[in-house]
Amino acid sequence: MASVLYPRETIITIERHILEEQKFHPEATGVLTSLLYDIALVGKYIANKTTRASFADILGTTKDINVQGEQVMKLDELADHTIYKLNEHTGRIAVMASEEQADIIQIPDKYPTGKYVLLYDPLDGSSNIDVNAPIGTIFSIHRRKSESGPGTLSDCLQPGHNMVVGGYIIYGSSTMMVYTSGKGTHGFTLDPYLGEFLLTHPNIKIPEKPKYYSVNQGYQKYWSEGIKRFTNYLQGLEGDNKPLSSRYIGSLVADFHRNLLSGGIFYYPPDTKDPKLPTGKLRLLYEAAPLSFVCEQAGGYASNGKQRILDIVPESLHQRVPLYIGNRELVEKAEEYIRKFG
Ligand code: AHM
Ligand code: MG
Repeated sequence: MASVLYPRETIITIERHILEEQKFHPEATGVLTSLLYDIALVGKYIANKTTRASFADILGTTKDINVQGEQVMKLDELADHTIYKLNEHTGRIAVMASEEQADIIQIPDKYPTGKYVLLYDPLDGSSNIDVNAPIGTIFSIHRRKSESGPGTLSDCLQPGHNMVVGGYIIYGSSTMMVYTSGKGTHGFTLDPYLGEFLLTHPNIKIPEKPKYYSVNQGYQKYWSEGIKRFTNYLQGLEGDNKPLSSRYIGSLVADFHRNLLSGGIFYYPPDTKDPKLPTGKLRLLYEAAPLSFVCEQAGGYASNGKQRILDIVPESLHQRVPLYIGNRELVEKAEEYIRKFG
């Protein structure tokens, strides 16, 4: 008789998995391993706060407007502060940058600096917080370029292909952490009773046959000819494609995660409705680059419509990019339509 009390398969915690991955790098000192474990802790902490948000008076907005010109939610602020506080004193980080902060975040003088750079979007999709839809944290880790002392802006402005680790935590019906260190993409589900992330999705590969396309179609009238015709293609209105189903939550981590597991494409094209956002809404460093690394390690591809996201050299901290991400053949099809029709 099958037992529900005893696990039949090996249980691998995220800590064990990170330690195993460290063996691929004989030169590793364990600092990156500890840093990743700190990020898993961030995930547990924020998951705990988001699930109890209604009781703790942390739903709703603060009075602040962030550097992106967006209203700051209380949970945005809490997540941002938590990530900072869990990482400022460890001696593992040279400098940090957050989607919520205008400038780079220095390590206080009283603590040592380390060799890594941490970039993060503390709570992506935060406009969904109050309606209980999934939200996420996105992060990436680079090696510092400066030799020592306080980290610099150029430590943060590195192309995605230099990334050491990229990943996200999704706070959905369960909490999952998905990351890559360049050896495949792996997913861990938080067991709230054990308080541990357990390996549930080893070596994720985006399914060959895509199911979904995800875009905010409400803005269609502002799109270029190429984007409109590419969307027609996805709907089977032109070319030889069978229509894909449409899914859009408006929370990048959740939309991306679904398509990673089920196959498909997410895109946030440039639009002309807002002259301030001629390059789309999503941020290269905090959103597009880390998810692109995860996607490519799962066999997918990500582009700004013209070039690989991971090859873009950032010019500023809060630079925005159009994003097309998911199954390689669909992203390449988007590039083809943009090349032909603009
Ligand atoms: P945020 O980081 O301020 O939450 O903004 C990014 C979010 C993404 O999660 C999502 O893909 C996008 O904004 C949705 O934007 P829109 O409402 O324009 O479709
Ligand atoms: Mg975001």
